[in-house]
Amino acid sequence: MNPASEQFDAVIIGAGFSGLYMLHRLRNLGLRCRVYETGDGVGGTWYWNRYPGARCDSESYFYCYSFSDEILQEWAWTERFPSQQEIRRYLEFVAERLDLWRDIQLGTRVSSATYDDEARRWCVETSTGDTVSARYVVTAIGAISAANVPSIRGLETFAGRWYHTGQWPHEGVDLSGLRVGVIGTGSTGVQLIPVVAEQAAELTVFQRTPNFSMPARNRPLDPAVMTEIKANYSDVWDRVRRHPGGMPLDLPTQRFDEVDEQEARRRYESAWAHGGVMVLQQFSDLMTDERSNEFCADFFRQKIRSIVNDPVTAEKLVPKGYPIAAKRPVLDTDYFETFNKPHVRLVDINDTPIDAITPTGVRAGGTVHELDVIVFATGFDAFTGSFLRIDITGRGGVRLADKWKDGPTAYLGLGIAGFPNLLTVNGPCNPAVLTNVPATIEHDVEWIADCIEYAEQRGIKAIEPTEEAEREWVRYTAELVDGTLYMKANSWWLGANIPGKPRVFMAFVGGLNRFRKRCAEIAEAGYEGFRLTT
Ligand code: NA7
Repeated sequence: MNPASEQFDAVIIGAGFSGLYMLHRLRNLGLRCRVYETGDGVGGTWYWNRYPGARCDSESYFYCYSFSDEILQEWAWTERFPSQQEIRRYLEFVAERLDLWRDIQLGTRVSSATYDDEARRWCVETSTGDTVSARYVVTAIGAISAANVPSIRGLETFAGRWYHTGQWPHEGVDLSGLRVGVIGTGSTGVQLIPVVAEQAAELTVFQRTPNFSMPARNRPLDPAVMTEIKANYSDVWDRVRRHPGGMPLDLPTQRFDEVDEQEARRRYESAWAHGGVMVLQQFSDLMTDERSNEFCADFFRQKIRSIVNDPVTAEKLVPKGYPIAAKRPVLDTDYFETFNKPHVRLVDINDTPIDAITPTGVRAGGTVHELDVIVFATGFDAFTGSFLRIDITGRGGVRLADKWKDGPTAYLGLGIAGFPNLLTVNGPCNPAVLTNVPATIEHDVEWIADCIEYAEQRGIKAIEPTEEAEREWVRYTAELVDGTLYMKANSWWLGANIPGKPRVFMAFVGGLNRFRKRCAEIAEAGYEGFRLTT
């Protein structure tokens, strides 16, 4: 290891929603900070995911920071669901507004972080050859940022071009007149496919699991509506704080069996017409009662059959065999309608598995689908992927990769036993990915900043979860999800999308409101479950 060229109080890894706010908070404590960011700009997820149609599934007016009244009042969203470009512009605006740029080093990937027990400092090495030292390291690396390109035999022989949606070329890709294949029909594929269909001469979609997708009904935001929202922001954030998903929406108060089927259908129809995730917020027992879930799932199936003209294609698109919302809910704009276009074809790879990629296309079930471009909308190695591509070594030379070989463990998703002064925004066993993510990010960043302030004020040199507290939190996280319908689907929440990955549900399903309360109690009790070394 090279000697450290610079000493920081804190190194923050990543300059997306989490890293930007973390920098602001830690600088306000008077700490000397450096943010390292792989990209050549800020934005994180919203810097990288530039595929056609990339858009957020949370409504813009609450998919943002709430901590600054000035920022809330100065920024005006223009669409109900913000596009990737608009969110990226927003984050650049925040970086400018808070004068963050001067402490962010772009184009620099953190390659390793090693804890020195004696010095009680982290040694951080980067892809640009820097070695620096810091008392704290905060990971702000996102739970879904490590792209998953499946290893399919023959990819290297493909004569055309291929892209993963999370690494989309910044200059864009002109698909007009080309034969395009898309592999994957998750949130990304479902957003991308209708837009690609507008450009491509032929589009072939390779589907492994059909998805329950609901219409977003995106539209421009009337400036008058935005003005009204701005006047009511304090109420919006009160509601966000009370909601398990961190959204200012009304919670369902009734169980499915409290109304008759006609009334249930009427509610689903009305929510479907409204657009967005409200359609999954009709009954309180959607994820705990199979009958409730099946009624909702069947409502979606009927919608798909009514939209798609060809009954064979429709049947392939109809999700079966897993509960609705047990995989990440998906919003779309004309996804199912796209399959009515004559140049769009659906290949169910359960019937005709992909054998190989050949120089001219994708061979599935013995048939070569001739392609100029292959788009991998195949998702991410979630939660652990973004951590494990950094070589992280904690106390006593223990590597995080070894500690997590049977699945990730963490306390609150904010710290990891054996890794002192490593604080993790939205780490494993945290509710983030099941919520409106910026709301959980704000919570985590504020909690971490308060924790560091507490340590600084008391001369605490190292703060680290105890093994026991971590074990108990992991057990509690597992207990909450056990018996729910979340366990009945092959989701990326469970690591099921990555061959060989341990099947562990990696998120806290107890809700952001409950999580927030527990974290506050832990802090008030003097950081219960953490070992504090003076
Ligand atoms: P997702 O939701 O993980 O979707 C990936 C899609 O790719 C999904 O349809 C997968 O099928 C499919 N997939 C993955 N691996 C393969 C292989 N090997 N062969 C064929 N098909 C495959 O990722 P997204 O990018 O859509 O969304 C990620 C998150 O970003 C999203 O949840 C939001 O939070 C934002 P599967 O369903 O696993 O059978």
